[in-house]
Amino acid sequence: MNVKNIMMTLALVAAIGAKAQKEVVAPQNVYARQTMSLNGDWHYFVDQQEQGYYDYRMNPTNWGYFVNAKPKKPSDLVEYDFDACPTMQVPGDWNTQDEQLFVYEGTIWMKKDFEIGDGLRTTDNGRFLLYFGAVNYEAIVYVNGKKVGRHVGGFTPFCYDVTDFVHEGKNFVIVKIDNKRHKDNVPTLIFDWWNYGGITRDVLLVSVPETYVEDYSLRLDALPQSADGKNSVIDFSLKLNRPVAGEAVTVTFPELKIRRTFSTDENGCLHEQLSTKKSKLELWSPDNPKLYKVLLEREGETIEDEIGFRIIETRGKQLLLNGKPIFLRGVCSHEETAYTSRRCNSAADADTLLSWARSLGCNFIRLAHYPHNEHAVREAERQGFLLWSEIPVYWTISWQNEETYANAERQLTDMIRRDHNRAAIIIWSLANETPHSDARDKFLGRLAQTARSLDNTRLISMAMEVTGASNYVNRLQDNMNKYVDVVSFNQYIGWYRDVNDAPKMKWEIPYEKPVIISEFGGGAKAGLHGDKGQRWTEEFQENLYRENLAMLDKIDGLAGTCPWVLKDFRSPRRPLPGIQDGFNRKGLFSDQGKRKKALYVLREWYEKKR
Ligand code: GCB
Repeated sequence: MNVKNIMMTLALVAAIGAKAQKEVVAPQNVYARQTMSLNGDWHYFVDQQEQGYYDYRMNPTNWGYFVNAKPKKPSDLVEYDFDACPTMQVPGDWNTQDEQLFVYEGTIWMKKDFEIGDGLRTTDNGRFLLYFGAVNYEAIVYVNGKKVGRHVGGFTPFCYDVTDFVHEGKNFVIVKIDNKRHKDNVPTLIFDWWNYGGITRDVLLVSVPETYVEDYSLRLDALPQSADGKNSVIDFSLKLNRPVAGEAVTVTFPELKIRRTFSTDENGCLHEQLSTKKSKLELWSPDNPKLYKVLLEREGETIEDEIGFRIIETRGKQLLLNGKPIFLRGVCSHEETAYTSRRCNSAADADTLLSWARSLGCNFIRLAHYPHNEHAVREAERQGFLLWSEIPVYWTISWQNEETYANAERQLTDMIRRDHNRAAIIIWSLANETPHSDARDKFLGRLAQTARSLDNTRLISMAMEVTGASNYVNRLQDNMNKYVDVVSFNQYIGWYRDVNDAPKMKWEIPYEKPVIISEFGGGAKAGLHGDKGQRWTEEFQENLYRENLAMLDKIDGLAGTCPWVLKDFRSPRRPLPGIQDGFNRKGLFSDQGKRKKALYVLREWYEKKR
């Protein structure tokens, strides 16, 4: 290879690898914008060796599959054809849409045609944004053959300004999706859930004016001053996508008789307070999940949202919702559908799981182990569930790797950015069962500071571990205790530890903070019955719940529990034939919705915790 060729290759690699210039912050409440859905049928094909991206010397090419080539004359050689390929539904995981892809981990290319015309236009100087709710795990996005950006992380939204890439009439978007696991990723190589690949959440083309509302926040910073709920102060901030001063924004809460117009500062921001002098403010809570309609209006833009107001705080070992102690009657849940066991992507998918949680008597759900889709969070909020939301910093990730840190921080930031207006979310969780070390402490400490700086109105936690007990005394010790508002830990006495220990166990938790048991449980195959000492029977799980709940009840400062897990879910780590068959069987419901005996033990206990 001569020098000129080397320079050209480097330039090409640099151009292809360059950080996308087109990436923009995903707009707050994207569903309330002017959008065209790009959901539906997408053509796809598998590319095991990524030859649509790398040439045979393993250099990225600029003539890859993303150009969507078509033979122009009979002698032309083009070895792929998106339009002749089958289609699958977006949003959706590929594993459950094509039998051959059930265990596939690698690259798949997907293409969607769309038309810009009457369906969606921009105003003068307006912009088109291309929004993805989530793609697992890496997405490289091309519009009309040109790369617009690359994103990593499987559970958070991302967005590109594609104005310069699209035109009136026919356009196409192609995405290279790769869900191979890597040591330095977040999560890392191993995790106990199914690695669903694909464009798993909505894709939208969004039309916004040149200057638009990028983000806003509406919340209560303190409890109403008077008992009748009048004289509350709503904290209102807003940020435009550009630093434009003097832009008028009107905020209206019709029910609260609030209508005020403000003008942005030189940063394109607003920080104001709205007083509820004229009306009583009803606080959001599981018993009364009151949401207020709000309108944000500026020239060329109206955004409607539903906002709940509540205060979550701790006092010593107490957890207070709206100033009153609350016990979190929780359950953990993966984002996997009831009955069909695929990735959830809609309010309807969430609804079945929520109805199951409600039947247990829950008022709280730990959304494990990654941010769930926005529809699910909003549906849970409407139905009055308090939520714990977390990022997949799970087990042993690469604590020393700066890129891994940046990835985790980006996921944390994007989770908080998307959902900071959701009253239902009371806890941001940073990690799950991470091994103690200086490097980990530094990593999680930085994440905690980031979370705190982005949102100081919620509680921070993480699912810690209790690793050993001498003389039946479990002592919780974790250097992260200083960063968390709520001490949470997972424990599996009776399952991963000796079955008969629970009645003898004592707990020492040397922190003046509320305690949540973020996981406990054991497996049972629905319909398998036997002695309570026989593993995998419903009776074994039932007994485990009985003993664990009696034990946990004695913990000083216990403010909530979320057993593992709402329903049996797919996991590649669960091969036992006839029992697991690829499912983690710790569900209280089977994947087919069968209630296991342990469920009634929990329900009865929760009845007493009301
Ligand atoms: C845990 C993990 C969870 C697993 C669970 C289990 O501690 O946090 O992701 O699925 O245990 O079933 O082993």
